[in-house]
Amino acid sequence: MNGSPLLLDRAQLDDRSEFRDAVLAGLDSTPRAIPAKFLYDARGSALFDAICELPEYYLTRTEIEILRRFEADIAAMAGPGCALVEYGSGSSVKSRLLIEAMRDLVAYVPIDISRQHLDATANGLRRDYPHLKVEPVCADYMTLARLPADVSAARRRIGFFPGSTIGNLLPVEATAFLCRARGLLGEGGALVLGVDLKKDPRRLHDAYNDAAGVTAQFTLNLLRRMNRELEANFDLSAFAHEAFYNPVEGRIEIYFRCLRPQTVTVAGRSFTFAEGERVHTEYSYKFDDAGIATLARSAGFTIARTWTDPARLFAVVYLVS
Ligand code: AVJ
Repeated sequence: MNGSPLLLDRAQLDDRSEFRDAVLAGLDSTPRAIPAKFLYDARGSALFDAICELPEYYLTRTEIEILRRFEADIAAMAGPGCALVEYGSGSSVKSRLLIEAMRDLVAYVPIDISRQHLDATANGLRRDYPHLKVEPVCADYMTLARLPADVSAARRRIGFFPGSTIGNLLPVEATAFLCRARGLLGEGGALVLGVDLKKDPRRLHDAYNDAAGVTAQFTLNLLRRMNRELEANFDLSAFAHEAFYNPVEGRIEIYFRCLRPQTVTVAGRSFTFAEGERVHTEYSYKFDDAGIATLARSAGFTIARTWTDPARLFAVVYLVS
């Protein structure tokens, strides 16, 4: 799972060449950028779990608070006999809340690119809910074209995309994702979507610049991953995490910044980094009511309900076709 096993199976080899191609393309482009999904190797996923526990990172705990408070409303909106389809089933805490609230679920379908994550999630749920049909799908939810046949036969398919993960996507990508999800969820389908709200920029800044430096480790883990998987030789002390709120675009922007001139080898190729040069790793878009409505409408969805916490830090919306 970690380190460099002597033998890689077919899927691991495919993952590695996808990572290599994306990194080389990203370092060849101007400005340089590496897609956010590559932050989540085993160590990156563990660091993200640690981020969710940070005092500054209000997103996860606020969304869980909203789900706890309104789970019965969500279940009532969905009605009986649904299949629940979760996009990017990271931690199963949130899905468990919905699974328990939606009592007579026909099936639970976690979709994730990580086979390990998926198997662990599926096994835990099968143990705790022996009557629940768990049908994991190992896929990139950006490109997934179909669901298991019996899931398609459920009275209604409810998508669940928590965590404001949609905020990682550019607006055009978010629209494309929602269009695809709407098609996949089909006639009468609905999507329960978690979105982080616009707020005091200092609060946003702090959520991505925690005092303990866990977010910095999360960003710099991408360099470690390149060193390990792509035989790169990044000097981790020569790069720093940088995150700030861009109020014009309404998004947090995250980069790793080169602190002194470097030449680095990655997968046999040489790349020069100037002092101060940045490589983009993430956007995290923040929304207001109008922004959520525009996004939903751009994909043919309508907002049926919006649930928030009292301080309006985060929102969970129920979108219908
Ligand atoms: C998982 C994409 C929702 O944007 O807040 C957290 C990722 N990156 N801290 C976010 C993240 C740095 C997170 N999402």
